[in-house]
Amino acid sequence: MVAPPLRLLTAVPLCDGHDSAVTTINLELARHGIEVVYLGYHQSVSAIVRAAIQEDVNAVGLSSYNGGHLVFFREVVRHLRAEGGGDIPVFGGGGGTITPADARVMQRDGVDRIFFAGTPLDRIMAEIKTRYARPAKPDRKFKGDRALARAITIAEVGVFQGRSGPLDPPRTDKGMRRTVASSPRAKRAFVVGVAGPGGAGKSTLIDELTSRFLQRIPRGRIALLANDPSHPGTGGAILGDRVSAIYAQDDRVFFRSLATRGSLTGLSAAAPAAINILRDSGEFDLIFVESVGVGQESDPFGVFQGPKLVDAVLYVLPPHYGGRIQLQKIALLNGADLVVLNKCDDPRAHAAKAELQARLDQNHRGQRLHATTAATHSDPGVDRLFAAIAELGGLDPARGGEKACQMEVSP
Ligand code: B12
Ligand SMILES: Nc1nc2c(ncn2[C@@H]2O[C@H](COP(=O)(O)OP(=O)(O)OP(=O)(O)O)[C@@H](O)[C@H]2O)c(=O)[nH]1
Ligand SMILES: [Mg+2]
Repeated sequence: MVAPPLRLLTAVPLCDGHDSAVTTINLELARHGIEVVYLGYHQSVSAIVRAAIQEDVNAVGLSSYNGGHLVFFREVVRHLRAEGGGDIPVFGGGGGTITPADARVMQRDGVDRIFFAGTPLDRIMAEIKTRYARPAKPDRKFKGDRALARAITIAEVGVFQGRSGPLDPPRTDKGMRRTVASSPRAKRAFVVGVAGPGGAGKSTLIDELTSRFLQRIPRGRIALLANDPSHPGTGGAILGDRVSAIYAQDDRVFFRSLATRGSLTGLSAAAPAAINILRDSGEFDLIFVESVGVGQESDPFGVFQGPKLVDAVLYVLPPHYGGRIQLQKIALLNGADLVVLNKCDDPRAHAAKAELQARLDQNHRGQRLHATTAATHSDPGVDRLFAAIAELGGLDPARGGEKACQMEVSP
């Protein structure tokens, strides 16, 4: 049976902007069929550990040049152990800044492997592939986010190896199911599918909406499921949506990246199962599912063909979509519940707004157009969009967001 791709998390530590080495390593890993969740540079121990657990990675690779490697690597290992992720190995490199003597100390502190300056990339790749490949098994000891993340991995592996259909629930043993699903105070999550062309600003917008959720629903939890494309030739992937997820660093956010692994729907074939796992956990008030950048005929959430995978579809478009003819061709503009024109700081946005509104009026479905500039914090367009989602999803202000649904909804 074909083994599923290895999943690795890579990052550069706090107070370190040396990201060119890790960028090279990331590309090389993807070229070797590995899925890389890249967290970015200047990353804290807690952000790295939270991401490693939620992404259920095989190992964590750190690239460190700031001279603080002895302490930083040790702290990552220590925090992983404290958070129930002690089985996730930590490795890395840092050119000439990490000496063999340092590496010996680091290995005594639990670091698995340091790659020194001059190590050929092919040798690094071969070693990573043999060292960190291991089957993802259910583990009764896993709790909370660790259990959720492992259930999603098992669903992914099942779909990849053809053991279950894309719409089947995950195959977990009873113990795993108990730890993941139905806590006594189970919530009914509202699930929003977010689609739109590549680079429209889907991830940035979801991040801003996450910040509104955190502000306005102080005791709620939100889950983000980000689909990114696998390379059709190598099978590897750079799962880059997490890099723009600034607010995913809050413990009330569960963020999981999924590679499409050959699925051409705009979502991983395991996404339906992953949505069910998140929904059934009873943990979340709101779930955003981001598709890969989609084309004119795409229907990742089953609006036209069914079954509809989400409660509402949000379609995001930038002002540079072409012209009226291109708008006519986009199928999801007929089916989306919420339509967003993002990048309204672009001079073309004014004309685009009028064209898009005319296109939606032809549908006679009363679809409201939301104009946003997701790249700006505190954008009022994003405030209004969040209020519309909260209203649609019946997000309960009694969970702590007293003002959540009292925001002005009209522009
Ligand atoms: C390129 C570079 C820069 C670039 C960074 C560009 C970028 N975006 O990354 C620029 C010019 C911007 C820069 C700036 C600075 N730099 Co500088 N920089 C370097 C340099 C020359 C090379 C690092 C590099 O990218 N190497 C390429 C990689 C691919 O090769 P490698 O390092 O040999 O790594 C091997 C393995 O370790 C492994 N590896 C590395 N990481 C990882 C990760 C994983 C997961 C794996 C599997 C393997 C792996 O892969 C390679 C395989 O052969 C080093 C000197 C050096 N020789 O290390 C200094 C160096 C790291 N920089 C240094 C300094 C001081 C700075 C500055 C503070 C300078 C200043 N005063 O402004 C700033 C800080 C910037 C910041 N914000 O952090 C010092 C650090 C000293 C220390 N730690 O005590 C160094 C050592 C130079 C020196 N001798 O003084 N720098
Ligand atoms: N000017 C401007 N740039 C924006 C805005 N929103 C997002 N961007 C930028 O657009 C680029 C793409 O944003 P993402 O959020 O990654 O887009 P995406 O749709 O998730 O991209 P894919 O997942 O690759 O399809 C980034 O450089 C963002 O900073 C905006 O409102 N205005
Ligand atoms: Mg994205």
